[in-house]
Amino acid sequence: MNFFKKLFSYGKKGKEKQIISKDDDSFDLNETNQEDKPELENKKTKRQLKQQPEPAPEVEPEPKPEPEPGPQSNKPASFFKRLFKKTDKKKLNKSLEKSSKSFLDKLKTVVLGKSKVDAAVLDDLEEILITSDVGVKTTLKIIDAIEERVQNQKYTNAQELELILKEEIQNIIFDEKDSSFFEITEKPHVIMVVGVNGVGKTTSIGKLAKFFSSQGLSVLIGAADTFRAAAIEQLEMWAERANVEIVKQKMGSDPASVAFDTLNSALNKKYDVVIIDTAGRLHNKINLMTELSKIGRVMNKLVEKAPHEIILVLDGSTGQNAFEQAKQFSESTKVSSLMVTKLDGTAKGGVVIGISDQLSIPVKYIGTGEKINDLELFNKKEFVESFFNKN
Ligand SMILES: Nc1nc2c(ncn2[C@@H]2O[C@H](COP(=O)(O)OP(=O)(O)O)[C@@H](O)[C@H]2O)c(=O)[nH]1
Ligand SMILES: [Mg+2]
Repeated sequence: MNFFKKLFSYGKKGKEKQIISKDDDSFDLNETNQEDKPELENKKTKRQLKQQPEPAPEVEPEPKPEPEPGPQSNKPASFFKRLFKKTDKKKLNKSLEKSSKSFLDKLKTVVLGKSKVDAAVLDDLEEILITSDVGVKTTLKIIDAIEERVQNQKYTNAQELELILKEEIQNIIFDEKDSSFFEITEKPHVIMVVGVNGVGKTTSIGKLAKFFSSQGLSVLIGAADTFRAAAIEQLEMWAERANVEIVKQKMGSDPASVAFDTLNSALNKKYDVVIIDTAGRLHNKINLMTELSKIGRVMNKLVEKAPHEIILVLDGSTGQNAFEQAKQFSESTKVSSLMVTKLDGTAKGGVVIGISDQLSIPVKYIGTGEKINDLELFNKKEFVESFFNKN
């Protein structure tokens, strides 16, 4: 069979499809292991920082969903090249306002009244980056790069520092150079979504389903988070909002069996995209690895390359804890890209910079709200601009 490459583009189209049923009740668990975030004393020198461990703050509690529906249509899938439309910059800036304000405000106080970048400015800058959750190692990389540039360029004033900083931050964000990053090369294209509870997996699946179906692709969702009935019901709500179909079983069923059913049905009915939700349990890495690889193995029986993508969802507002989760998941499974959520309500967008640098995993999408259209393609240049945005 011959499928053409495809690059997606944001668009509005839609069509209706349906869901299938539901279940009962349950319990919950969350978590990653983490230490407490070490206090950042007033000032730190680079040497001090170098000896310090990465800080790691607490996990966010799991709030409830409650976004809104969106109309939609769904053109028969034809696989031709399309480009993503430019991200809506205004919307992105607005979404990241909180992140950018605190970062920029801090930056302003550091450079205020200074006419050149000296050691004191660099020390302050270091602290700002760290308190913005960029992470110690990545911060030191950025500072080193700036230090070098400042030395070579002799006098660099405060305004130039902002430009240099933007450039160096952009340089450090890991980019997927492979052009197939946004392509669908096989039908169905299977995406498995992983991440701990409460980060926004189910919400993001709803957004992605809407996104793909607005590209004219047919989408089938698999409710393989069978751990809680509420999780299945919540996913059904999202499927309804996105006007796509869902495959589910009872609470407590084997997630791999749900994934198998979903893929089987997708093959029979010739769906273009399959998105598999998974449970956010992470009591230990072995369990996680076993479960995720079992889901993968079972799907391989039907489609050799499935899942084509494993998207790790991280809550951008959890700061350093997101680091810890990214580490754990990337050691347990082959994470292909990240979706960083809740960048609308946080002053901690800096975590995106550190994670992509430290783990060399590209960020593909960002979540900027609780509604179905609050999904953006990650674009590092725009992201960094927004991070600094003066309004
Ligand atoms: N502000 C904001 N909230 C989000 C975003 N994504 C998800 N949420 C909220 O995060 C909570 C947990 O989301 P859910 O999808 O249930 O997470 P899951 O446990 O990983 O499946 C819900 O209240 C969502 O509305 C986002 O991008 N921004
Ligand atoms: Mg969920």
